[in-house]
Amino acid sequence: MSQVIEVKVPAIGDFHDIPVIEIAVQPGDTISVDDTLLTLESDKATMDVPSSVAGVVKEVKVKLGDKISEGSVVALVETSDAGEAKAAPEPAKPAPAATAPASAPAQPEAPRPPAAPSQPVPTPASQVQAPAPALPLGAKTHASPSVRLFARELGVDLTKVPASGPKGRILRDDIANFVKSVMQSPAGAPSASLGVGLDLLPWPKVDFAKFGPIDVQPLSRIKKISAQNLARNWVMIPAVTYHEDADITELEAFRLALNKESEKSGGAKITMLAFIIKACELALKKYPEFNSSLEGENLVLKKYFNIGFAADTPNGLVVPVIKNVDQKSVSQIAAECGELAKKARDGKLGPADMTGACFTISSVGGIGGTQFSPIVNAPEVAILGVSKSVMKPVWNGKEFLPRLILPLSLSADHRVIDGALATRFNVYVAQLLADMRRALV
Ligand code: CAO
Repeated sequence: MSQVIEVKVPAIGDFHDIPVIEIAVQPGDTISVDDTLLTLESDKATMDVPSSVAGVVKEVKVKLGDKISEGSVVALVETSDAGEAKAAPEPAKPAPAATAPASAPAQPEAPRPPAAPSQPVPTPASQVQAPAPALPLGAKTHASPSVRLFARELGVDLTKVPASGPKGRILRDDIANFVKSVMQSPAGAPSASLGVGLDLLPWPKVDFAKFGPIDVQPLSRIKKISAQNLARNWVMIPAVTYHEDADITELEAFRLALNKESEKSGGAKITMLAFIIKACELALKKYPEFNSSLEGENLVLKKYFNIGFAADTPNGLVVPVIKNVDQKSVSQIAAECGELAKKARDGKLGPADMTGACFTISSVGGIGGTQFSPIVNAPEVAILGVSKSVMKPVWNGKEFLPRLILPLSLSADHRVIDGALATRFNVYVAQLLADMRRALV
């Protein structure tokens, strides 16, 4: 005899009022015991809530965004045989949190490079059998957010993964099996299914504790996301770094004088970074290839001037963007940099603060350094690294004079910018910083 059973959230540990982020069933669906009904996400983990009974879903009692806790009724399920109900439901299964941080420096859905799993992943035989075939390109995939996150972390294209879950749902083990099969394919076989055609060895697995005491710390969300972007950019962009010295003796004296004035009048401090942003805007105008993005066989040339700057925060690297720098004075740019850097440190940058950059500046000059090779921030084509200015003896034809020298390191995508052009850009930025009157001619 059939009966309608209330399916409730099982024991989920110390979690309360967890938002529903995905509902996997609808009225009329036939489900089995342990099929996922919905997914919850706390700030620490995502959890799939399984059904404790088999039958037909009569009603879903929650909607997206509802906050629920252990014991909340999530669905009414009509069972054909009351004996199918389980005495005690399985606890929900936590998985790593799946949301991207608001302050991620990432380009949201760009393809990601492969990363080797940090630990062996179990592959139960029952889930390897009879998988559904992989989907055609562009087809919709069914997977929980935690499984999607797992796939993203490994750079796996979900449409290529055969699904073994109910109703074609891709399970975590399906991804593990897929990665395993790719890794075990003969050396030299193409591994394009992982996103890029690299045949890399698996990541070395070392038991570090064998050699001495260790401490394991999970990466912050920002670090995880920027790691994926940096790895892709490093692998995909054939970048070359060009070094140049800018003589900023006069500019620094001018900046200090301005700051002395504004100290008296209570105005904002003008930073060297603001002058560098202005100089880069002028160089982007003079050399428009630098203000472009490569899209297949086309170069997209931008007619707006948005410049991002790398900001070091306790949680990792973020890149806030100053929009329309061509419409702003150096002091406005300095003030905006200060506001954005504070927002970055407080973890309050929104996606709009970090998107739309045409070019990026990474300044470590406040810390030190003589030169470095910054990684181009795709889809931009160049990035300027700035190290610490130091007094150096410079020969003027008659004598050595002490001059304040600022090292510039420009990394540029060689597919778009060749060495001569990159050097011209760098020289022009250095000339502007040496004498900003050049901007007027
Ligand atoms: N040479 C010498 N001194 C410099 C300098 C340079 N190139 N740039 C800055 N300074 C000085 C400043 O004048 C300031 O000195 P005072 O306090 O005496 O005025 C001091 O260093 C600190 O500057 P700052 O770092 O607070 O300010 P900024 O405008 O130079 O930089 C920001 C702002 C957000 C870029 C910076 O705080 C930051 O986060 N830098 C790190 C960026 C980073 O991590 N890049 C690497 C990314 S790739 O891994």
